[in-house]
Amino acid sequence: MRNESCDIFCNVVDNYGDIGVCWRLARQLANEHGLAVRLWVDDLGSMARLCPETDAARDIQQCRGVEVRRWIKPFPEVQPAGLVIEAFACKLPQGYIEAVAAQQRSVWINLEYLSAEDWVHGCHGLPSPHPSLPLTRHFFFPGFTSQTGGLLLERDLFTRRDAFQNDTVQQQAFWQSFGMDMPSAETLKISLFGYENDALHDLFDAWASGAQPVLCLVPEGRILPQVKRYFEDAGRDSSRHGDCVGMNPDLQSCNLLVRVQPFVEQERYDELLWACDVNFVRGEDSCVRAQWAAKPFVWQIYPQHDAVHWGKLQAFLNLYCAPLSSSASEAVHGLWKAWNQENGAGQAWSVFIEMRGELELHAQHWARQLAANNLALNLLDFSQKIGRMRALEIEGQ
Ligand code: TRH
Repeated sequence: MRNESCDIFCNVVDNYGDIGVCWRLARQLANEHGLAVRLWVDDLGSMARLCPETDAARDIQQCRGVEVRRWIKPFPEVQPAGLVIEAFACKLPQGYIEAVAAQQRSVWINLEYLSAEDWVHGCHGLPSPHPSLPLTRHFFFPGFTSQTGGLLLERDLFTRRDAFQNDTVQQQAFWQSFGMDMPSAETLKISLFGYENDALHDLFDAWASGAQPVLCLVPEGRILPQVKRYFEDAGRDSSRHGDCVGMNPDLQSCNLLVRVQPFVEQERYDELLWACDVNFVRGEDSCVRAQWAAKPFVWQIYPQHDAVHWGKLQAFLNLYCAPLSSSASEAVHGLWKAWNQENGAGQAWSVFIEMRGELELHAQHWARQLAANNLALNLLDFSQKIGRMRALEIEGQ
C-alpha cells in the first residue's frame, strides 16, 4: 500500500528545532515524493522565521507545496491522512486518534529526537499498541548508523552545496546579501549559532589575538547579549562600530571581526554553513546541517535538566571521532567539551585549529558516508511495510 497523503503534527516546545525538522520533512515528502502533506503547527510565528512567506495570522495556507495548518483547539474534524507523523511525541488530538482508529488505513509513526546512543538501535521501529483502541503507533528514530532511520537529506543538497562552493559569483552574491565584500582568502570564516555560553569571552580572546584574521558571523539569537558584553568589556567600544543588538554591527577586536546577522530563512542557513570554514551549531537540526556542509564544526548540544545531553554528546563524539588520528580526536573532544562546559574554549580552540586539515578531510568523508541512509526514504519504506502488514491482518480477520 502506498501512502499518498501525510499529516505531520508539530508542537513547538521552544527554539526552532522541532519546527525546523518538521518543515524540512514536510517539504521533502511533498516535493520529492509527491505526497499531499498537511503540516499542523501550533506556533506559526516560529514557522514564519524559517519560511518568511508564512502568514502567521492564517489558519490554512499553501507554502512551498505543503498545506500549512494552524493546530487549533478544538481540533477540526478532518479525514486522517494515510501516513500520520507525530513529531517528538507531541500527542495527537483525541478526536483525530479516534478517526485514525475508525478508518483503519493510516500508518501512525512517532518521529523521535536524534541520538547517537546505542539504545536507539533496539528501539527504532518498535510498535506501541494503543491502550484502548485497535491502533498501533511505531517509533522511528533518526540516527547515524544503518540500524536507525538515518538523517534528513534533500535529494539535491550536495549538488547545490558543491555548485555554491565552486562558484565565486554565487559566493559573492551571498556575502553581498549581508552587505559585505567577499572576505580575503586568508580570513578564517566562522559561523557562530549558539545558546548563551560563558566560554565565548575566552574564545573571542583567542580569535582576536590569533595570527589569522577571523570573520565571525553570529545569527541573531540567545548568544547576542554575551557578544555585546564582550565588546563592552575592557574598553572594546562597540558603539564605534555599531550597536550589536540593533544588528548593524561590525565589532572589531584586533584580528577578530564580528558581524551579527539577521536570522535567515532555512535554506539560506545552509549557504551560511557552506560559506564558512568552521561552524558552531546548536540543537539537532543545525548540527545535522553542519555535517552536510562537510566542514569542521562544533556542536553546542541542547542542555537538558537531568544532564542526559552529556551522554548524547559523548555517544556522538565516539562515532564521529572514531576514524580520526588520536591528536585530531583529542582536539575535537577538547573543544566540544570546553564549549559545552562553558570553560577553557580559547586554549582548546588553538589545539582544534591546528588539526584543521585532517578535520576537513574527515568532514567530507563523514558526510558522504552518512548520506547513504536517507530518513525520508526509510520512513516511506517503513510505513509501506507497516501498511502492507496491516492490510494482510485486515484481510485475514
Ligand atoms: O533552535 P534549536 O536550539 O532547537 C532545539 C533543538 O532542536 C533541540 O534538540 C530541541 O529539543 C529544542 O530545540 C526544543 O536548534 P536547532 O535544532 O539547530 O534548530 C535551529 C533551526 O533554525 C534549524 O532548522 C536551522 C534554522 N535556522 C534558520 O532557518 N535560519 C538561521 O538563520 C539559523 C541560525 C537557523
